[in-house]
Amino acid sequence: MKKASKLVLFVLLVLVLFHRPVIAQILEPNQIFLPMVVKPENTPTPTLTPITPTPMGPTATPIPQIATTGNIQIISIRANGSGTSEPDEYVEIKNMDSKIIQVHNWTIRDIANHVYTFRSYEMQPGQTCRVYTNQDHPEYCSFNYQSSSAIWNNSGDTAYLKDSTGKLIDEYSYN
Ligand SMILES: [Ca+2]
Ligand SMILES: [Ca+2]
Repeated sequence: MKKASKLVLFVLLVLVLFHRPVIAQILEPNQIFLPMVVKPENTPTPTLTPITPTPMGPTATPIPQIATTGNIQIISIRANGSGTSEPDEYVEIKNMDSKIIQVHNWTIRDIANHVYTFRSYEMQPGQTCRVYTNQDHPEYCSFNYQSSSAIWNNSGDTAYLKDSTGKLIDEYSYN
């Protein structure tokens, strides 16, 4: 027994000597341990955005209508071209319509019935094109009779513009 109590005393002594700070901390009367409360970060309250349904079907940009007939007018004719074959003669036409007009198979002719048949081409509203006797002008839609001789009589003539159904759209006379 005496030996056992000595051992207990020794253990207590060792505890006191080596764990004084720990014991002091535990026994510190002013220390009050509160449970740590972690404050949540100041996150903004999410605002509710209404879900707008994505429109299906046609896109926002309206597709312009393409007509096959409409108000295209003959604006002017350059009848007196250069040289004897006058390749730089032309008839100038303008799309006065609000629609794009596909002029495929439209025709221009003079009194002597020299016919030019238009290839597939979409004339924009307000666009001006020229039908040259024998010149290629991309800036004027590249319409070209490809005629080796002059078409428009310098003394006077009439141009007839017809749509693909043969309906007379405009005519233009000069003298
Ligand atoms: Ca001419
Ligand atoms: Ca002629």
